[in-house]
Amino acid sequence: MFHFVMQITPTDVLLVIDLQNDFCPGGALAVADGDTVIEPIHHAAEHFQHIILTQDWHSPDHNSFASVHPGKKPYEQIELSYGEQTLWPDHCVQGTPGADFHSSLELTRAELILRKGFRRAIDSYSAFFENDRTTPTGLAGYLRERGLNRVFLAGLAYDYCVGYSALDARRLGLDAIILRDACRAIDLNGSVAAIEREFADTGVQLINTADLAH
Ligand code: VGL
Ligand code: ZN
Repeated sequence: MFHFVMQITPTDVLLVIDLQNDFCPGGALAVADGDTVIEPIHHAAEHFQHIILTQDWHSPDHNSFASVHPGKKPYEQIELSYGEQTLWPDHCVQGTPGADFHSSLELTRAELILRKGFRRAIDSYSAFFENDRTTPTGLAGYLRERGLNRVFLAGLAYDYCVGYSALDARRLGLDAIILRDACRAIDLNGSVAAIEREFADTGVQLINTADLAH
C-alpha cells in the first residue's frame, strides 16, 4: 500500500487566511462551518517552522460593501475601475470585534500578520495582490527576502481569499499547496468549480492535513 506523504521543509510557510470572527458562524459574512478549520490548522501548524496570518482589514466605507452602493444588495456584482467586484455585507471593519481573529485560534508562533483590503477604493482577496491583480501587498518580497518558496494555504474562504492567494503564488513562481480539509468555501454562483478549474490549469495542489508527514 502506497501512502502519499508530504514532507515539510524549513523553506515552507503555512499561510493561514482570514480566520476572523466575521467569517465564522455568527459573523457578518459567515462561512458555513468556518470555525471547524481551526482544529486541522492547529495540527498542520505543528509541522511548520514558519507561519503567516492574513487579516481582512477594511475601512468602514469600503468599496466592496453593498452598503456604500445605493440600491445594491450583498452578493450582487458591480463594475468598478479595476473590473468586476462582488459586493459583500459590511465585514472585517478595522478595529471591530468582527475583524479580530477567532478566539480559539492559537498561533502565537506566527511571524507575520499581513493586513489586506485596507484601501477604501479596492478590495484584496489575495494575500499577494489587490483585486486589480497588480497592486502588491508586499508579501512576495517578504517571502523572497526570507527564502520561503513553497506556500501551504488554509483558512477562509476556500473559493475567495485562499484560492486567489494560491493562484497568485503560482503566478509568482511559488509552489502552492492548499490544505483542503483546513478550508471552507462560500460557494457563490459556482465559485468553487470555477476556481478549481483554475487550480488545475495553474498547478495549485490540493492535499489534506493528514498527508503531512509526521
Ligand atoms: C473574503 C470575501 C470578502 C475571504 C474576504 O476572506 O475569502 N471573501 N472578503
Ligand atoms: Zn473582505
